[in-house]
Amino acid sequence: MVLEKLGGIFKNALNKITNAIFVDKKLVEEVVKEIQTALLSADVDRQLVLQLSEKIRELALNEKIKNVEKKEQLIALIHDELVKILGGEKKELQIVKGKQARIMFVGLYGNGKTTAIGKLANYYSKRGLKCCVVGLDVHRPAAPEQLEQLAERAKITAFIDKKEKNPEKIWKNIEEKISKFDLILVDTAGRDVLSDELIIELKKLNSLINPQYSILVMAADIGQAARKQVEGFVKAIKIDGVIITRMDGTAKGGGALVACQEAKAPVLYIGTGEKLQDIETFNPEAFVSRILGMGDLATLMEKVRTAVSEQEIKKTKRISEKFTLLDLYEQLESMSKIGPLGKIAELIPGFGGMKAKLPENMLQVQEEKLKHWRYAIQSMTKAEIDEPEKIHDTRISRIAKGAGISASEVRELIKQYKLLKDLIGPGGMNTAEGEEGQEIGEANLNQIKGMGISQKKLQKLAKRFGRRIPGL
Ligand SMILES: Nc1nc2c(ncn2[C@@H]2O[C@H](COP(=O)(O)OP(=O)(O)OP(=O)(O)O)[C@@H](O)[C@H]2O)c(=O)[nH]1
Ligand SMILES: [Mg+2]
Repeated sequence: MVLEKLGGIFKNALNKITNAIFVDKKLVEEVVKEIQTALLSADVDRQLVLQLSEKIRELALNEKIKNVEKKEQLIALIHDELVKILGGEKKELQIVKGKQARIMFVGLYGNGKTTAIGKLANYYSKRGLKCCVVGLDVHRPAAPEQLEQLAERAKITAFIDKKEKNPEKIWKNIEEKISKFDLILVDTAGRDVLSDELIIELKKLNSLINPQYSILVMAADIGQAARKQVEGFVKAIKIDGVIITRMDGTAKGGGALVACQEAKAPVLYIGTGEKLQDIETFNPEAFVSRILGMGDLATLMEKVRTAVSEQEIKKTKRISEKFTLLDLYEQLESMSKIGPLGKIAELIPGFGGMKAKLPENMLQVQEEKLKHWRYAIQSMTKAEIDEPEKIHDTRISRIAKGAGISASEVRELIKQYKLLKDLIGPGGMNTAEGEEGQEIGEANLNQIKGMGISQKKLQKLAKRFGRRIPGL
C-alpha cells in the first residue's frame, strides 16, 4: 500500500530535524518538501498538503522547543492532522444479532462490489451473525455464479436467480425466505458511468428493499476520479458509507480516502486483496498510527478473528490466564492462516520499525517449522509444556532426540515462546480485546526503547495514541 510507505519517509525526514545541531529554515524546507512529495504521491489533496506543511514549518522553527523534543511533537502533529484529514472518529455500522439489517451495495463496474459482499458476509458470519447474500445484478453475465461461489467459500446462504432478468421480481420472490437472517447483503449491477439509467434502477431498488444502509464500493486505484464518483453517488442516492477496495498494490488510496471524507461519506472498510479475509474496518486513528509505525493491535485482532472461528477465539481467551507452549503453537497456527508473520509484525506496535532489526528467521514461521515444533512439543512432558522456561540443555537434547529434530530447533522454539509470551500472553495481545487500555508487551517495549526515544516521551506519545505501556 503506497500509504504505508509514507511512514518510512516521514521518519527519515523527521530524523533529519532531530539529529541536526542547528534547525534552520533550509533544513526545515528540505524536510517539508520530502513530506509534501510523499503525501502528493499518495494522492492527498494539494490544499491539505500545503496546510499541513505550514503547521510543520511553524513547529519545526519554534525556537522554544528543544530539537530532541521536536521529533515527538512533529510525529504527534502529523498524526493528529492526518487523522483529521482521513475522517477523524471511526464510523461503524450498527449490526447486531437478532436485529435484521439489510445492506445494499452500489458502485460502478468492476470496483469490487461482489467481492466486498463475499468478504463482509465472511467477516460477520465469523462473528456469529446469520448472514445471507442476494444477487440482484441482472446485467453482468455470470454475476449470480460469482456471488454463489463467494458465498460457498464463506459458507453462507446465497439467494440468486440465474434466469430472471428483473431484479425487483427476484427480490419479491425471496423476501419471505430472508426474514430469518440477521444480515442481508444485496449485490446490485454496476455501469460504466453513473448514468441516469443506473440512478433510476438504484432508486427503485432502494424503495423496494428499504435498506438500513447503502454502501458505495469504490476502487482506490481510480485516483483523482474518486472525488467525482463519490460526490455523484452521494447526490443521486442516500450513501451511508464507503468501502474502498484495492488498497493493496500500487493504489494511491489517499485521494479516495480524502474525497470520501469531504463528501461526508465515511469510509467504513478497506479492501486489501482478493481473498475473503482481505478486508479491514477503517479506523482513521489506527490507520495513521500504522502509517507512522505505531502499529495497530486492533486491526491485528480483527484479522485474527476473521481467520479464526468463534470457537477458536474462545480458546484464545482462555489462554490469557496461562500462556503455555501449546498455546503458542495454536496461536502461531491460527496466525499463519492470516499471512506471513512478517506482515503481522507490521501491525504490532513497535514491531513495524523493528522488523528490520529482528533476525529474518524469527518472523518466518513456515509450515515446515511449525511441523517440527509440533514434534518437539509432543516429545515434552506436561510440566515442560506448561513452563518452557525451565527447559535446559539436557532436556533440550532429550526432546530433540525424541522429536527427530535438531537441538537448535528446540532452542528456537523456546526463544520464540519467550518473545511472543509478552506479546500474546497475559497483558499482551489478548488485552487488545477491549477497546481501551491496550498494553504493549514488555518485549515489545524493550524494542521500542531501542528506537532512541526517551521513556518519558514514549509515555507521552503512548497517551496520545491511547495505549498504556507497562513499566513506564
Ligand atoms: N487486489 C484487490 N483486488 C480486488 C479487491 N476487491 C476486488 N478485487 C478484484 O477486482 C475485480 C472486480 O471485482 P468484483 O467484485 O467482481 O467487482 P464488481 O463491482 O462486483 O464488478 P461488476 O459486477 O462487474 O460491476 C475482481 O477481480 C476482484 O478479485 C481488493 O481489495 N484488492
Ligand atoms: Mg459484481
